[in-house]
Amino acid sequence: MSSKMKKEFLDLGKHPIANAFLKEKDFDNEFLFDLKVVFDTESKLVSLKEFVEPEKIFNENYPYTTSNSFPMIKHFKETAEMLMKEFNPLTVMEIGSNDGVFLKNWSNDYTIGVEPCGNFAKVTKGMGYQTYNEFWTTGLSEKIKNDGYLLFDLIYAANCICHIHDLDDVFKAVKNLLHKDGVFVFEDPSLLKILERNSYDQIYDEHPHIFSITALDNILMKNGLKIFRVDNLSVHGGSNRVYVSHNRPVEPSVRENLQKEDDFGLNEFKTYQEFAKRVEKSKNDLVDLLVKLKNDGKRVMSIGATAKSTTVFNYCGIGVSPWQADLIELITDTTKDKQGMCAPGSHIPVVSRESIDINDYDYVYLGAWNFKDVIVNIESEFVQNGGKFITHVPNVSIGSAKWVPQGNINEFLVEWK
Ligand code: JHZ
Repeated sequence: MSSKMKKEFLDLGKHPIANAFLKEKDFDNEFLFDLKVVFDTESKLVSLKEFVEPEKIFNENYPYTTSNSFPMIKHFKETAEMLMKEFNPLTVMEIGSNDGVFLKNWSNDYTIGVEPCGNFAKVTKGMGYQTYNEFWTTGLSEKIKNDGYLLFDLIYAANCICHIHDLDDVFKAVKNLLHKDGVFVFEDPSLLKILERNSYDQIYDEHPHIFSITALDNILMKNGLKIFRVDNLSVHGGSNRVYVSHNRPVEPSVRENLQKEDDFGLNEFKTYQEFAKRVEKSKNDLVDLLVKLKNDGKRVMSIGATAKSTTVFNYCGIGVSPWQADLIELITDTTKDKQGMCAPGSHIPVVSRESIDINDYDYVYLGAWNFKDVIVNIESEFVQNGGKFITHVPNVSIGSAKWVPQGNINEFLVEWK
């Protein structure tokens, strides 16, 4: 890709590594980089201007485990069942197998994982799955071949392919190990949904690329592979599941998605410039709201020490600039490895949900807004006591929840104002 084709449209300022939770003693040595975003006018790919070395991010201290975002366990079980029914694969490989939430749905005799984070590779090895504790490259694909594995009927990756810098190498490596009738299925956040919902917080070091179907179609084609189906998913605030093969007939969902993206303007640079303006407005609105609440004597905490909230807090200066130091007092998170640490850049303390009384707070900012329905229902007592939620997606707004009958059960639904 020629750098002449890459046009910058968004500058989110200096950012830390989104999942590098840290202790106070390490505040002075925190690594920061320029988080800027570019659009490649030729391939239509949206990428970070500056990539962070993967070894700095994905190592044995990487704290994000799929199983701590417990709704995702159901998602991956259902995905595995669907793939089993549809393609009936014998040999399966997962790229980016994390702590094995997808792998465990498959027989360990014919399934292998690839995972650069040593802490997770150890977990899936312990579950009996051969796991290559390495980054996904053509070199590794050769090694797997030389180790005597048959070509794979299914290669799967979730929230992983968009984490890798060199996409030509990624797809060459897949092509190398995909059986002639095999399918490569991967899911990642959707660029269209990010632009529609203004969820700029999907932009951080771990996402060097943000995928449209348009860009993927171009890059896969160049590497001798073809998208034959696209599913639009609700997970992670809107993702695409992309089905790729050597030569299966292309289904209507591909054209429909390309058309939807073109209609929205994803092929035009000005769409990204407009998005950048909305992002700046989102920042101003969120800071204004939090400052007003502070001045009114209200207390605000956050649920979900997400990679996404690292982007929001650092871009908005929350906890970062001295005058915004205590706009959000603390963050709760279910992940043990994040508890007792401070959030990257903002240095807001992360604690377990059980260690605090949520009723001491007036507002909860949804760092994990993608799980808002789940969180609102877990926090039913807070809601009944009049507690309110704040989100910035799709607009900065305050939500209060009310009971709404959902079939046989009553669930809280949030009304945003
Ligand atoms: P969640 C990560 O992003 C990083 P993040 C990565 N780059 C990526 O692409 C996506 O995931 C897939 C906690 N939680 O899933 C658990 C609660 O505390 O939105 C998680 O730490 N209470 C790989 O970090 C976090 O919130 C709850 O009730 O943006 C959610 O993180 C629930 C449901 C979750 O991903």
